[in-house]
This record gives sequence, structure tokens and C-alpha cells, in this order.
Amino acid sequence: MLQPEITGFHDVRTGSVQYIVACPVTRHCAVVDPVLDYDEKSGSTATTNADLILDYIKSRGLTLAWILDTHPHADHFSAARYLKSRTGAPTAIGEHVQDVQRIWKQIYNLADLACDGSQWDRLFRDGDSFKVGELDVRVMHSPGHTLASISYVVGDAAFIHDTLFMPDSGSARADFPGGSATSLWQSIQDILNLPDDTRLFTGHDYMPGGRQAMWESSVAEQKARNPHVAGRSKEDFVEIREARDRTLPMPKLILHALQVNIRGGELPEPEENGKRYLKIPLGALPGSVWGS
Ligand SMILES: N[C@@H](CCC(=O)N[C@@H](CS)C(=O)NCC(=O)O)C(=O)O
Ligand SMILES: [Fe+2]
Repeated sequence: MLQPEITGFHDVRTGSVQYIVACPVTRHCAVVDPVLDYDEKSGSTATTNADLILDYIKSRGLTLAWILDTHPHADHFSAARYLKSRTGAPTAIGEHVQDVQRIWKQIYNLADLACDGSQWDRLFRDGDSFKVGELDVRVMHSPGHTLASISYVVGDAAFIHDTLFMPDSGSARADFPGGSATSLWQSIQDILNLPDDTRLFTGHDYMPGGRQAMWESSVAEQKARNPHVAGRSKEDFVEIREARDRTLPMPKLILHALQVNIRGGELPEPEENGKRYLKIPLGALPGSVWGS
């Protein structure tokens, strides 16, 4: 089986890991979960992360074939639209993004938002496959963290985003609107049913205890060492996950980011003065943590 060449780019500000996955034969590649930089204090955006990815692609003589997101992110803006504007490559996400769009359309009261996923070039369903050069990519629906989450399985590798983090970091939260710890458990089982030596690439690393950022593990390592799954039943997992979620404040950028990410990473249209504005609903989400 042809194996992909994988490079991870860790964004320290958000703990996100962005990937380039390349076909060693044709030099075509896909980008997974690119970040558009955003500073909420000044309201500025920047393309430092995305430009690093573009520079890497250029310097290695790669051709960008796909811009992939695993789910509508709650902690950063997607750079999918920016990368498409720079390269013309098609964008894609899971088909259930339409359900996520419907949830957030209501929360933001966005009368004009099309909830048909038309903001992307392709919507993947469970079991779909496509090519990056000569690499076969298979899509697995992996709901739980969000309704729309998907994993991409490429050769001996899988991009599992916000399901399992590194074995010392447990799993992703399941308390966003549409999230479910029970669904996340099932999605994690599907991942752990891949061959033991499958290379797993996670979506975030928060560098616990100040260690170096890490993002690659294997099915065998997760089964042996991740405290959220090793020796755990579904009931244990759901209890651990829901208990931890009750302690977590909402991500700093959730209300900033979702309105952009449900539009495929497109910023709101400028108003008549040429300026773009975000919309922040008040009292829309639970989980206020005062004094922190
Ligand atoms: N402190 C971060 C938290 C971001 C966050 O909630 N990340 C999600 C993934 S999008 C998660 O699963 N976190 C698990 C955890 O923090 O234990 C922020 O405010 O952005
Ligand atoms: Fe996430």
C-alpha cells in the first residue's frame, strides 16, 4: 500500500495541528485543518500559519489538490477559503456540516445563511473515498465532538482531529451544541478498530506539563496508554467525559469562530463602510466561568 508523507504544523496560540499529506509518487498533496490567525483583542486576522503551509508546498514542489477540514472548528478560524483563493484547490468537509449550520444559524440569527453546505466544493459522507495523487483517502464519519466530524484514513495513517488527543491528553470534549459523549465513544471505537500500527494524527495538542508539542500516536499506543479508553467501558468513558466537560469553560473563540467556519472560513461581508463585523450573541451558551 502506498504510504503518505505527512508533515504537521503546530499552532501554539490555539494548540491546533495542521497537516500536509503528500503522495510520494505524483507530489500532489492535501492540507488538513489549516488555521487563519485571529487576534480577538485587536480584531485582526493574519495568514502567518497558512502562508507557512503555502511556502512549504512551494519549496517541496508539491501541488495542492484538496483543502480539507475535519469539522467546523470552535477554537480558531479555518484558512480553507484563504488557501482556495491563493491556489484554486477545492475545499471539503463532512456532509453533516449542514446540521451544524442549522444549529448555529439559529444561535446567531443569521437569516441569510444557506444551510446546504454550498460554501464547500465537496461534502463527504461516511465511506466516501477520493484520491490525492495516487493515495486513496477514505472518509469515516466520527461524530461526538461535533455532529459533522469526519476522519480521513490515508494508507497507514488516519487524521482523527478532535476524537483522541495524544495518549497523555485523553479525548476531545463533547459538550458543544450537537456534541455527544456517547457518539464520541462509538467514533473512537471505529478508530481503534483500525490496524494497531495505524499512525494517528490528532487535531490538537495543548502541551500538558509544558512538554514539547506532539501529534502522532498509533492505535496500539492509544489502546494501551490513553486513560480515557485503556480498560474503559462505554459507561466509564461517558462518565469521565461528561464530568470533565462540566469543568471546561467554552473555548475563548467559539462565538467568534463558528460564524466564520459555518461559512467555510469566509469572513462576514464588509458593511457599507468597507469594514467587516462579527456578531456575538449574548447568553447563548452555558458554561460561564466567572473570575478566570
Ligand atoms: N483553552 C482552549 C480550549 C479549546 C477547546 O475547548 N478545545 C477542544 C477542541 S476544539 C477540546 O476538546 N478541548 C479538550 C480539553 O481542553 O480538555 C481555548 O479556549 O481555545
Ligand atoms: Fe474542535
